[in-house]
Amino acid sequence: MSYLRKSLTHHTADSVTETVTDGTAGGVAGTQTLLDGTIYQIEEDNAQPAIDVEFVFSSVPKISTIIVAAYYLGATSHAVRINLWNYTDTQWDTFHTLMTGLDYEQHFLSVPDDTKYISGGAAKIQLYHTENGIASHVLYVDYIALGY
Ligand SMILES: [Ca+2]
Repeated sequence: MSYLRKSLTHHTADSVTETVTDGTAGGVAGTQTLLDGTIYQIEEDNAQPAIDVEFVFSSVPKISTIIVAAYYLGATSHAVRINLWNYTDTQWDTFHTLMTGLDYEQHFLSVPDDTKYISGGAAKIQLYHTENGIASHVLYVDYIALGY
């Protein structure tokens, strides 16, 4: 059995909407290149939810994969959802949950049917920490993209 490896075309985000966070650094530019030493840092708010940050994409023709390189420095009972906005059912759909880690990890999340997730070329990824936050916890995002 062979393993098919396809190259992906990546779309990075145009902007970020910071609805809930205790503070950020680096901005969307930190997420547009992988392993470049520039990072978008999102601090957890001492609130529930603790992080609600949306990455806004435009001119997206298709989506097969969500690509995220991130390091969540949290605690074992904390988690950050990686969500994609579902325009059909008007809800966030969760594709993965980031748990506290030791270093940056790369995630390639399959999106089998993209019809619900693109509207006029627009798409949105949300990073969402559901539980109450702790101010010392930080989410470091090196790269985030939609691929096809
Ligand atoms: Ca980066």
